[in-house]
Amino acid sequence: MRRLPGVGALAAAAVATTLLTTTGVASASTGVLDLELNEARAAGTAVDSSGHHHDAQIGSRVRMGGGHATFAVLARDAALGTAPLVRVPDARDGSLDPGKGTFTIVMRYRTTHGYGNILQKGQATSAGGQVKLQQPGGRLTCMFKTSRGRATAGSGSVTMDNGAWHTVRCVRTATSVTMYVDGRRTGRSTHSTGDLDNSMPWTIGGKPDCDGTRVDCDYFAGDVDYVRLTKG
Ligand SMILES: [Ca+2]
Repeated sequence: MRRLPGVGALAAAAVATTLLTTTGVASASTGVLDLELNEARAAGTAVDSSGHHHDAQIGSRVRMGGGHATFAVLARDAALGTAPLVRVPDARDGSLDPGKGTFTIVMRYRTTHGYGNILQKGQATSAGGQVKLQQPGGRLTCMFKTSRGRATAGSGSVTMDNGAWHTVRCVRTATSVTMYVDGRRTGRSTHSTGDLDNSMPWTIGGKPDCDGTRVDCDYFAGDVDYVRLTKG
């Protein structure tokens, strides 16, 4: 039993090394949000493990447990406020905004429903732009948009709504957006996307501002294991 902590530490170090290698992220990058979503069932707060205390509010319709968050409200359902969402309020210092430079989203999830907004900051009309991961028809797209431009990368021929766990990495630079699914590059768009900085929360599971009629809520149904955001 005394060997276990050592083995665990070794495994964690190996994972960290792999992440750095596969992304090519320099040591100057900073994790700004890390929601592992390992909370117990009754938790109302999801802890940000990045050390920046960007803790998330867990909506009453989100079920925790088993090391992930389960979202069960369907896209066609009526607006339910923030109950179906995990929500991280905007940071006043701008630390949660992608800004102008490199910004990386890593997320692991599974679903059998081919629709819904999985992760976003901002909506179509938000001042300061929008970043959104959605999966119409089971094909995941990652979009960064401001008044200065838009770039979207997708999962290509990879179908995401097959019930299997998928690890997604969306890397935005000043001039491109690239998506990797399960370690394989699936899409790339080379466009400048300007300075993305809004006052909206990060939400997992759908839109924070919707009424289900004029603005659809686009709820996501499935499990999310973790969401990790890195700047630089
Ligand atoms: Ca987890």
